[in-house]
Amino acid sequence: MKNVVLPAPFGPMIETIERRWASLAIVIVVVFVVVAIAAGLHQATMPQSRVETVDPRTLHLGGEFIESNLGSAVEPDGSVTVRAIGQQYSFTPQCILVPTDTPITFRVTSADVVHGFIITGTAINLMLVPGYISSIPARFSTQGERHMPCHEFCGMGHEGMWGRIKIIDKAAFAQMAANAKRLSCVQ
Ligand SMILES: [Cu+2]
Repeated sequence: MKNVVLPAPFGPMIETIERRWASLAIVIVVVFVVVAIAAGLHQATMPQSRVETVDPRTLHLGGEFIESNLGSAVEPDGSVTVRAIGQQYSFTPQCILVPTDTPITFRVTSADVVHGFIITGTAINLMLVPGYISSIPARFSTQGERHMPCHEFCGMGHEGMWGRIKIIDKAAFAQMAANAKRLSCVQ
């Protein structure tokens, strides 16, 4: 390679420009580090506004997550609450039924280890941690069926752990809800 010798005035000028860019790169890295530290400290010092706990050992014996209380329930205000449990290696109920155009609240917990609760094609995505109730509001505008695969590795049977959610017309749901306190599409 041939050495390129620049005319006298360019050498110092290029050096200045390089130094400037190098300083800028350092400033960017420092800003990122400061932001990461600030965000971490903020998260650590500001706990979630609401943490709900539940004893995973007694879910089946009583309380909100007893089997007869799982599924979709219509609240007095017309909204729907869906209660479900994740356990190695299935969801209960295995098929969730919800209406369109209705405010829905999912309340889900785990009976054993950490599981994932995600509804494909939506932003509904929860981590199910034993001992805690995970809750998320939702609303569906279109009918159809979606999958709910467990997306946290939970053991040998993890890949077989998935459920379904059926979104049906609001009127049809209301009709079904008139005859049953808890709804699901488990057959
Ligand atoms: Cu799982």
